[in-house]
Amino acid sequence: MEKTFIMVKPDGLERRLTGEIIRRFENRGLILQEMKMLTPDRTLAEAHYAVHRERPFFGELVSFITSGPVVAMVWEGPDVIKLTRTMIGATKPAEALPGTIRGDYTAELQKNLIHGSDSPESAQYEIDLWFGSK
Ligand code: D4T
Repeated sequence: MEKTFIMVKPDGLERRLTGEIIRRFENRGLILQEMKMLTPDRTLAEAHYAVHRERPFFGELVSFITSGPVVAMVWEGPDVIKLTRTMIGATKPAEALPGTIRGDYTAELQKNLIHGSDSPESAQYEIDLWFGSK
């Protein structure tokens, strides 16, 4: 069964949306495998967003992700990477459809509540990074 890495970002905790996000994935029949709450340090945040290192928004993104606690999780299910990305909704706020997490709860590009791995390679990298090899 496929696994993916999901993270509720600091704005999600601040807005008390962690339970709502977990409820949506559980209702869908996905299985929560691992979960922990922590405030990521710069090293972890920079490693997590390493693919964006050269992008102009990298510094701001790392500052945001290290600004408070996040909830890091591993979820399991059939085609779970694609399925959770669909449930999360598009990165661009105007493209995040109603019914998705971003489409229902946020209109901001950076404060977009949640991260989900976008490929089997990134899922493996992120699960290893946040939870050690599993
Ligand atoms: P993450 O990786 O957080 O799940 O978001 P996405 O997969 O949906 O989007 P992404 O990797 O393209 O961007 C990562 C993260 O950076 C923020 N961002 C993005 C930003 O602050 N400014 C920007 O111009 C872009 C493109 C939002 C999500």
